[in-house]
Amino acid sequence: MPGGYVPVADKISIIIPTYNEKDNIAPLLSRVAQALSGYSYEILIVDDGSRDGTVEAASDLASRYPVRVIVRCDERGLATAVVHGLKSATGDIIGVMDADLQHPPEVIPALIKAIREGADMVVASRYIEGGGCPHWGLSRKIISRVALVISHLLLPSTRPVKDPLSGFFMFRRRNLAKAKLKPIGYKISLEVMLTGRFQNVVEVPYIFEDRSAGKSKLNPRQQIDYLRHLFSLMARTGELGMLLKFMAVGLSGVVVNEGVYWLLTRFGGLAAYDYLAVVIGIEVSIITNFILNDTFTFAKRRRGKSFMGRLLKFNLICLAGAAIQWGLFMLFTRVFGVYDLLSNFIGIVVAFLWNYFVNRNWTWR
Ligand SMILES: Nc1nc2c(ncn2[C@@H]2O[C@H](COP(=O)(O)OP(=O)(O)OP(=O)(O)O)[C@@H](O)[C@H]2O)c(=O)[nH]1
Ligand SMILES: [Mg+2]
Repeated sequence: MPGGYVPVADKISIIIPTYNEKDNIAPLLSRVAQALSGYSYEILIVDDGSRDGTVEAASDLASRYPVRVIVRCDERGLATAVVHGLKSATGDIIGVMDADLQHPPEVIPALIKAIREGADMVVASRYIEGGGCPHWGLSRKIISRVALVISHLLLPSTRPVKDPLSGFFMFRRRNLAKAKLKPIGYKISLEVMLTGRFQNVVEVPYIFEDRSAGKSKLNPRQQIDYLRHLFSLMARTGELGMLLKFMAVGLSGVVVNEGVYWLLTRFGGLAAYDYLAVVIGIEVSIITNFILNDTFTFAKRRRGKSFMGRLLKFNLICLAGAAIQWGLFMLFTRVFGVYDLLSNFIGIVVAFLWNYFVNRNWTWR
């Protein structure tokens, strides 16, 4: 257990990372305390050396609310601050939320209820009915949606959750006992969800409020950190391994494709029917690729699905991939006048991504 603490069953620890949030502290603590009255709880503020008096504002209120303030001086970052707070949290139920009141504390009892009713983790969600971000401009909405689609695509186990990137969530700490948390950037919910043992993740809607006071710490660097974090999670959850295996199998398919063509045209009597030999080469390599992917790349993902169903899906997806490659080749060479080898290469890359992600999310989901 991190920090050697023995967590107290059913006690709630709310971890709040802060950086320059002085004017939000008093209303935040008052609303959290109001929402949690009657519960056994503690609030942990994890501050990264704010210079605006956030720490003093929180410490001054420690006599009125069960709040502890932890100051980190050597590190910065929202997600690692939460991991730091977790080490000294004493509750068995852990909640995480922002300090700027964009996460309305009044939602906390609904999160606790879901946990007590059996959820391992509960996410306050902007993207289910009853939730939303009415104050966001178009560009923020688009960035958030794109980030969501990428997470669902690259980490398919997040797909059942509509808002896996929410910074407002709660979970039972025991489900995280064996996890090695190594987050990068902002998305601590993803790190928790994918490294812990969470079978039953529930969502509760909430409206993402406007910032009450203080300034946003969002910047373009976080988008890079998000991609680095996704890559790290892909490596740690086995997704990257599957992608690399799929790539190796694809290369073996090139050898099969060429080999079948060579055999048929040189020894199989199809010398005058090379257009037919090409088609047979493609189909044979699709089938050998399927067998290798089914027994090697996605061996652990076959359960409960029919062999013929998987073969059919794979075949269709790969034929569509070939059509995409051909279409892009024609588009780039004929319309944009791009060098033919480069056009073909672009087609190969896009078709590979199509083949991998559609197969991963459909054939072997
Ligand atoms: N400890 C710590 N907290 C941070 C850091 N960066 C941000 N936070 C806190 O994390 C929470 C979320 O940060 P925000 O800047 O509000 O991010 P956001 O909600 O995505 O962006 P806005 O909608 O623009 O507010 C707030 O409570 C911040 O004070 C950091 O480096 N360290
Ligand atoms: Mg905020």
